[in-house]
Amino acid sequence: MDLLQASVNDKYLALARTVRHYLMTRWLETERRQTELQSKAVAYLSAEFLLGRQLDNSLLATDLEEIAAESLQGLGIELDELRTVEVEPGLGNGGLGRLAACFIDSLATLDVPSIGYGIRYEYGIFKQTFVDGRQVEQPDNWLELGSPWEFPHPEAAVTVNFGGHTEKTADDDGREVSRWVPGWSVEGVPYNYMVPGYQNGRVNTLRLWSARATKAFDLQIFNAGDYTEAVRAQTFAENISKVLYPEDSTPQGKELRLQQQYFFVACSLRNFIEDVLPAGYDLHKLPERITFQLNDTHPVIAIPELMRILIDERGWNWDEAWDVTNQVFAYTCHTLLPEALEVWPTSLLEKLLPRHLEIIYRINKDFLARVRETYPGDEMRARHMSIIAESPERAVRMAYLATVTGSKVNGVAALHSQLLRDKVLKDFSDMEPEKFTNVTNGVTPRRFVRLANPGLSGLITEAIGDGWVTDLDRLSELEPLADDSGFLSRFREVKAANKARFADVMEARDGIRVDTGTMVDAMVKRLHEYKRQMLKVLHIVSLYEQVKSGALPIEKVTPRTFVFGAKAAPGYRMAKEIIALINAVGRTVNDDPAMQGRLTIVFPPNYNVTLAEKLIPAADLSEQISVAGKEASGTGNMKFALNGALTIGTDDGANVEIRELVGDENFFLFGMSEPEVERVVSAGYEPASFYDKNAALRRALDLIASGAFSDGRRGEFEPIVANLLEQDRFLVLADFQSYMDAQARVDTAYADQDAWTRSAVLNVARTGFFSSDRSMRDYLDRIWHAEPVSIDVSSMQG
Ligand code: GP0
Repeated sequence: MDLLQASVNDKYLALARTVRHYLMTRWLETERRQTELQSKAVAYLSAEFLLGRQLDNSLLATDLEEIAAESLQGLGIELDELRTVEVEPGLGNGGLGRLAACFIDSLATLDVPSIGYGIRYEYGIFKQTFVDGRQVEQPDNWLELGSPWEFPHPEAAVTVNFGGHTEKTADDDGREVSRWVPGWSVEGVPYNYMVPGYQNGRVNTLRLWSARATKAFDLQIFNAGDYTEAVRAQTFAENISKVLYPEDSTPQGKELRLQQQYFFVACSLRNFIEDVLPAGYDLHKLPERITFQLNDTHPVIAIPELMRILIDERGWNWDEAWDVTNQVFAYTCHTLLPEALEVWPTSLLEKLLPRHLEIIYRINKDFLARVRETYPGDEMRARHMSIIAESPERAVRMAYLATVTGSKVNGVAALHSQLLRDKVLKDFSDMEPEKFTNVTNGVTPRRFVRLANPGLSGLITEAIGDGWVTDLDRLSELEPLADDSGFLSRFREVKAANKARFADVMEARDGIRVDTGTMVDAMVKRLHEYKRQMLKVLHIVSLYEQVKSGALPIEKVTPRTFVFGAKAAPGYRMAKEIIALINAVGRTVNDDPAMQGRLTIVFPPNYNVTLAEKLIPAADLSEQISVAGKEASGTGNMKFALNGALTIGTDDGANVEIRELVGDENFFLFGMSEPEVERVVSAGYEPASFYDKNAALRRALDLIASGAFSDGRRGEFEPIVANLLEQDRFLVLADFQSYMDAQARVDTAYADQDAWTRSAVLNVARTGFFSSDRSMRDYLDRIWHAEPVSIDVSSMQG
């Protein structure tokens, strides 16, 4: 085919293949080196990897961007045009999945031998559309146009068993042993992805598993002559990796989800033991070679799986197997919401993984014996700590299984780890305090500063050199420039250019107009009541109401563009109502001539990594307003601060650390602290009393209830208003006034553009701590104890 006939997609694919070819030599060399040295590695087990587009990151990692742009230009092709055709692999829901992607980027950049293990979902996170302002989900067919970044290896497929029953038999020494007789099986096909370090020659592997029917299964049925049944079986198997579950923080406990979890960890353990380790490797030495990091409870079924392999397949005794298993797993908890902690009914495990259930029972029996030994006579404690919950139904508490087994348990921000120790996992922390540690999350500066914000990156590099890209603490060298008026005005120009770029993207993507002269006030994250998008809505509605009623002259309103980005879990009613309300308020306010364009609400559908990369660099204000004690960390908060947005936020998650670093003067703190929230809730919180006392709040809620945003239909947003007045689990009304006051301080601060820009620069200069490179070093020191292995690039050609 010649260039004239090539579509943009063809050209994109050709470029992608060229870049990946270049990386291949390095990938092979990385693998060769690891085989030669057999050094300790890290396996990051995660049901989600929210990667974002690959082309840009690969060009950056290889330093090929300029060469690519020039050679393409010679052919009359614009690199920028090719970038935009890539569909991002959205194989994650939000923070947790994106964190996994940042971590593997940092591990590669730090030269740490590591593998990511996950699932190659055929459909990633749904595509969000709005119909009459309401969320409608569409399948995310990300593989439609071909996926040049993956390397399928059907020849390396592994078999995974399910179902059946167990049988008691005797081993050679006459001891009773249990044997699993599975009922059915599927095959896992590995798809490898390259994870390039930043210009260091290392290319690690991300191995995602895709399910297919086993050959044996097929043949059996085909031979029996039942063609349609055989085809049906194929579909059944493929279903396992068909679609990402779209629940963020609230698992639905579906059987297929447990199948997915077991499927990918069984494939991964087998792959590591049989293919990554050398043949005949003595598994007693496994802890010298690997830590399996469990990203939340999703992969925790790997624990009984490894026990099963060692005992049933290798003939080890229990104690030997337990000793190794204890050492190789570590667990990261990402939540404080009780409803987010996964629990699997024993009836389901019995049916799907009967042998694993037996092993879990035995782990629990030994563990409870230890609890009773440590706390004689304290039966209540034993019951509370049991891995098996007895009500409402008998079920396995996966977080407890991970905590009991893991060598370490970590939370994802200082406050979160403290609350894990004091509350969620208190009994466990009392019993084994040394097991608990903190690793504050981080984000990769490559994608979220260097790539997303070329303007700021250029400015920083000009000022302090380019070492910051891999050593983000060096941003502190910008500190003196916060008082350099020349630097401040260039910083402001960069922000303005980023706003213009964001406006262009919004126009092209959704036909939405953004006024680049306004403050960009952004709240982007999953829609969840605890994150309190409602509080943001009440702020906007209150301003609108004050202007309409004449209490606030329009000239006094700081021109703002409120940007929302948020997907709701498809079954999360209240979240979907809130989306509808935001869109309704948006329509009314945007169309109202009395607003003179001073208050504008934009809510682009389908917020994803690609859009984040455009929005974050354009933002002035970052909204991190969860009720204190609920947001484990947040990572968007870090991305905004690093790109020079100021934060308005509660004392929650990593906000606490951001504020400590940037200083109170450069952060808008509001709301109750976690201990205050705790006190108010236990004293019996009455949201209606805030409604009664606070006129502005009352007017805002009344306006919503009056049908002002729903063409006069009063009932439309009744469920939201009623919920706030009667329950308000996340204390929106209690924090309303404090939030309004903080927003007034924002307006005052923004009026002095020099001072604001100074604060923005200080935010950048003081948040280098939030590099995921630092997170990885913390994991290495506190949990993994693996060493970097550098790759010699001198012998490689392009
Ligand atoms: C936490 F429990 N998170 C969960 C979950 O199921 N999904 C998820 O994305 C998030 C937290 O909410 C977080 O605070 C955190 O930063 C992130 O995990 C990574 O640790 C919001 O971004």
